[in-house]
Amino acid sequence: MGCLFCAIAKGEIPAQIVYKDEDLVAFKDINPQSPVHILIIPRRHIANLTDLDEADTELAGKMILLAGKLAREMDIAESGYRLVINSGREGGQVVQHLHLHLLGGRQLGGQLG
Ligand code: IU
Repeated sequence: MGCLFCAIAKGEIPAQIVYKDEDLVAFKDINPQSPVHILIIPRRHIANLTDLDEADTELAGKMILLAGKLAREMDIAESGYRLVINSGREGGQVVQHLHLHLLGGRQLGGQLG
């Protein structure tokens, strides 16, 4: 089976896209865990965080910078928000295409797992 997030990035499967450029796509999570729950993905298929290498330094930086920009646009920058990358099975990664969760709009819990 093909990669779902690659299909979203190519526009083959609909998603609520909030940002796109030549490297990244950001869209609303289909099962939001908070009032703001955005997924930021690279267009290129990268399975998980461990598969990033040094050549991807700029790409990884762009993902984090975009999260901050979207947080400002969605008006959660001042109240605060959280970025999460689940990687691998025990990390809770379900979709095998690297994605950065941007969560905010409510008081998030203090425990990490
Ligand atoms: P995880 O980090 O791999 O556990 O997160 C996968 C996320 O992808 C999860 O929050 C899902 O709700 C989300 N998602 C989605 O937005 N659209 C989809 O079609 C599918 C999963 I499947």
